[in-house]
Amino acid sequence: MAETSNPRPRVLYPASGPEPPFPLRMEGAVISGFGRGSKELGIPTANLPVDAALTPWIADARSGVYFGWASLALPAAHPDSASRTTETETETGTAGSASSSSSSSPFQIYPMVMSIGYNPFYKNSVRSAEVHVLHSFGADFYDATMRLLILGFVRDEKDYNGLDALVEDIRIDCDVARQSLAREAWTPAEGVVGGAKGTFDGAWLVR
Ligand code: ADP
Ligand code: RBF
Ligand code: MG
Repeated sequence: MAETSNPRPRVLYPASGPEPPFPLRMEGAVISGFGRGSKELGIPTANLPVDAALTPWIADARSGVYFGWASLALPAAHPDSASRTTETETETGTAGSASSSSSSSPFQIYPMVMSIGYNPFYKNSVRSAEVHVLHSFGADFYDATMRLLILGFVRDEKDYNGLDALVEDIRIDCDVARQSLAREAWTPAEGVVGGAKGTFDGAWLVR
């Protein structure tokens, strides 16, 4: 399966920032997915309920791969929770809510890549939304509230001849997300875990 000279571009859209209909918002509690061992492949995906009552745009959304920012409110006991990463900000009495990004929000922001659709490789009959967060977590976070600001479309869903080809394409999707999001006008001003601040308005993610 080798590294064919894959012609896919690694940066999508103009540097000036997201364009309509983006950003699209989605929010929900992380649920169990299909249990297919995505984690063993190195690509765990946090599944969110697909519910048009909560996420009106989703019924009409094109199936495929998208990228953007995810925020997570992790419980205090989680190794990556905001209250653990920065307990050094002692100004106020908001115990356990200091984050590396200065706000008093329990939400922390991470880059993400996601799939919305039927996973043609597995021929699902129900539409799923699954988010691969581009961060290495110390523990799972089922039930945590996740918010998404989806900033762009990457590609249509595809069927593949084998799992290796699917995984290779997902790795490129991750690369595309990282590089496209790294630009200033695409990066939240609110701060990102382990990253620089940009000029994009990500206030909804941490409110
Ligand atoms: P499931 O079939 O239940 O979705 P997965 O193998 O896709 O199982 O694993 C998903 C779970 O892994 C998520 O719900 C989350 O709790 C955990 N997880 C750990 N690291 C990540 C990550 N970087 N991105 C997404 N989920 C992660
Ligand atoms: N499944 C598909 O059948 N076709 C795809 O093109 C596809 N693209 C994906 C892209 C990303 C970024 C992610 C996170 C998942 C994608 N999936 C796709 C879903 C994949 O089959 C699912 O996560 C499996 O659980 C991986 O083993
Ligand atoms: Mg999953």
